[in-house]
Amino acid sequence: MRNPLFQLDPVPRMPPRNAPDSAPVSEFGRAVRAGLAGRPRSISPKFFYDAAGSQLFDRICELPEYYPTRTELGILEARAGDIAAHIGPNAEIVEFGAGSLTKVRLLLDALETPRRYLPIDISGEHLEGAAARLRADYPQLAVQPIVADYTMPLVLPAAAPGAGSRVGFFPGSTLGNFQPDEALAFLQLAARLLRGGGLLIGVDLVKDPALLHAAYNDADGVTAAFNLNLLRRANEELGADFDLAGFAHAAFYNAPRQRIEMHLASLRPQTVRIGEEAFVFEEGETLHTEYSHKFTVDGLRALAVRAGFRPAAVWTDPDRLFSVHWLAA
Ligand code: AVJ
Repeated sequence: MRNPLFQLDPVPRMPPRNAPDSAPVSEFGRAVRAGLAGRPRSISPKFFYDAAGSQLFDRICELPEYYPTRTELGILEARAGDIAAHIGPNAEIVEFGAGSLTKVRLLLDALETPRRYLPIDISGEHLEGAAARLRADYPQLAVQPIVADYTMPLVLPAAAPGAGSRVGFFPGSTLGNFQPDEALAFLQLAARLLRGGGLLIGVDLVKDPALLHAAYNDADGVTAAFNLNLLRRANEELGADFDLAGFAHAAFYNAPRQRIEMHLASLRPQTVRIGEEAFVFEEGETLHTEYSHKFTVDGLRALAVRAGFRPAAVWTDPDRLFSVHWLAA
């Protein structure tokens, strides 16, 4: 499977038993070496989000060209009452890839007596602080962060007494980062986990390629900096010697595949070293860093049906840029 956002391989790769007793190789280090050795070269977008990358992503969300975040927030805000009616009282919310726990507040404000909130994220650092702030603002809500990879079969804590249905929350069109087969696998997993409840999911829609192109090629170059930050991170954490001026941000819409592709293109022939290893780039050779799939409303609903959901409601903005779906499980 090429370029998974979240690794589907459940077996942690151990260093060979006769490896010298040196510093453990990080997951990022393994992924970068394997990604540079492979063809086509590729690194998972999950590695974008170190502290600097997360800050750059927050700046992307503020850009005039990057419509998804503000459009989704607008839909959640405008339709909160209707969404809450579908979800019902006493819900237990499970958020996949929770990050800074901001979007869920719109939901919590609209729901009738939400009981418990389980934000799942691979990175535990952000999670505890964000959970503490949420507890302070919602004293009636039990907030139980779970540090886990949510593409793996997951055991959730037993339902609280008197709990209503279990509701998944997966905003931000993160589903679009998966390959189609991975997206189906994730939705199948979610359908099993949320049986009796449902999934509230936000996905970006297919639209005028010019708008898509602009959203990933902003005038201020923030998206370019976000993409190149991967190389800066490799230099900092792995001691790589990427020349950031020797690579260019390349993002384009692949219309037949309905996805934005992001790559880093080598501007000249060059050799990059990481420790003992050398990786030769031809001029123009690319390193793939992200897919961002776009969906039609019908396409997402058909995918959801294949995964075992019953699509029950969909909300979009007036310009039909973005969609939020309630999928009953
Ligand atoms: C948060 C993964 C949905 O694909 O639009 C923004 C990340 N990449 N600009 C997206 C991103 C480039 C974003 N997702």
